[in-house]
Amino acid sequence: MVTLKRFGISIEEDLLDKFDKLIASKGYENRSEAFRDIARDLLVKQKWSDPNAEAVGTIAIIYDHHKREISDKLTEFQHHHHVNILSAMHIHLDEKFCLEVIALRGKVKDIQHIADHIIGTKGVKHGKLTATTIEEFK
Ligand code: NI
Repeated sequence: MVTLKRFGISIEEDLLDKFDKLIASKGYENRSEAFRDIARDLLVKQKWSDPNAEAVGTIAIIYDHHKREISDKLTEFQHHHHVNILSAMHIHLDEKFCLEVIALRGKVKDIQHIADHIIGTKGVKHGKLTATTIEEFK
């Protein structure tokens, strides 16, 4: 059972107006839920500042599968890091481009290394790592 605590915040009127407009545009029903998300996001960022912390992430990349050896290179690298790679989803977007989404779990430094290598592979047009954790939400 989660115990909720209430507390007061002092904040400039202008800043609160802007905050309220922003969170309304993002679909938040109240300030408490928005604040909880901000707090969790800070905790995740803090966790990701420790290279040895346990974390979770996804890498999304776009690439042209016609480019020489790229599919083989990406597959080879993922097999090498199978311990950290939970799953990969491959989508053939059109005749040329593929979208690949890779889910990872492990130490921050390992996830970051794998993401840097995959995104930096020649032929990958665009890539992003989404960094998160689970411990902060238990
Ligand atoms: Ni494809």
